[in-house]
Amino acid sequence: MTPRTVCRSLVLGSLTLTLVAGPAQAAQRHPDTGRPDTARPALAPRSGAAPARLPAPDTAALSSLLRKAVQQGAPGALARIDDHGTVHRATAGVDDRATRTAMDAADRFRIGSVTKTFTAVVLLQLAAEGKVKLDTSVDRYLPGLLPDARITVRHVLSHRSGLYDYTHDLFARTVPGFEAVRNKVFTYRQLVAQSVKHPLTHKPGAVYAYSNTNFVVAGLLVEKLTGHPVRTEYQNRIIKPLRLTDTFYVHPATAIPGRHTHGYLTPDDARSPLVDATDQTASWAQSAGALISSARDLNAFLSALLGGRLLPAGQLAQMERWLSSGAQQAYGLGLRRRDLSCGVSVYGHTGIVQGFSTYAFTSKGGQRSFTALANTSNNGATDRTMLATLDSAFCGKHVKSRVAAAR
Ligand code: HEL
Repeated sequence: MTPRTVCRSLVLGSLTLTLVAGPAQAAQRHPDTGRPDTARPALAPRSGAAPARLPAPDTAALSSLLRKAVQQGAPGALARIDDHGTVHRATAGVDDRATRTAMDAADRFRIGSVTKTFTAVVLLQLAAEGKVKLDTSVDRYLPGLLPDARITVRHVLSHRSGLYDYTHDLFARTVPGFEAVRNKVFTYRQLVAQSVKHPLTHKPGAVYAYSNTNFVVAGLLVEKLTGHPVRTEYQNRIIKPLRLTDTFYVHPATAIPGRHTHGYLTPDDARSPLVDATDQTASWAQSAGALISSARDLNAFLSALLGGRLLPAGQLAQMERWLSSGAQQAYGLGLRRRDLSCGVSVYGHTGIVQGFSTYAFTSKGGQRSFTALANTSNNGATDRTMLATLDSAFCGKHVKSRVAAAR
């Protein structure tokens, strides 16, 4: 696949991938239709069941996949597994093409949509405090913002609002699209206005359709309900209590603080050089994707979340009300579930912001967490390779043949 096709398939990907109604299989009920609400029969233990023992990670296969991502065009890649207190690290390539500095598993990077999980945690904490109700109209909290009063807070957090994703317009052409926003500062309302120029993509609640607009609305809700910028709420509710010393929300500043990897955007034309996209406001993303973090911090965050240390059980259960979002995956509230080849399900998020592709997942109960990063984006081949690292981390040697086939 050429990078040009990659771009189209990414954009189309978020449309095709995401316009999925949930098949009727599980016991949980869809909040809108009352029908059963999840993606596939339970292969992994569900809430309340004791987590199954996972096979040991296949660290050799993991390293080999990172090297493969570098051969496919990523300047570098890193991964870290935190498994019951044991840490495994792997790296390949460089974090800076100019200085040829080796990638370091401790490097900070832009986490893209993994930010959505942080935003959802903040809103669910507010729900636990009685400050917001998931099945209440967004219009009640932000009157007149959205074109349809049937859109609820739950629709927004589960990508079922029908709000058009404004990034389809911004990034139809990859490098010109990025350069047009690299130093721009948007208000949340400007981003929502770009979305609502388009009609809703479907009736609120009807289907899952991934849209960054939803988590811009979520950010606005956080600010309205607390009277504080999202940065303050991330800081006070997640970053400080978990001591995530590599995690920052610096918007609209453009630099990543401290030791970090550069990120390199792959142009649509494969013959053009990579674009260093490290410095950017990420203002097009904000509460949908502007956080900076590290593999250590993301692992600590997801372990705390699935371990029940960030949300009361009731709110965590809401976050884990799954609706199918495509083959072998489902979406809850700001949280993805991926069903791996060995029958293990993992929970977290993926994230793409220009130059950076992040894969951050944890096991049920949070005892094994895994984060991987390729310091490039808009490259379908590296994306597939990096997704395969999840199998090495959670399925161990069971998938050796698959890893070999990916070579
Ligand atoms: S896309 C996703 C991922 N999410 C969504 C969000 C995020 N990131 C974006 O919306 C970035 C879009 C442009 C990215 C750019 C590139 O690859 O750097 N691509 C182009 O410009 C293509 N023309 C659903 C994959 C997620 O995993 O949740 O992060």
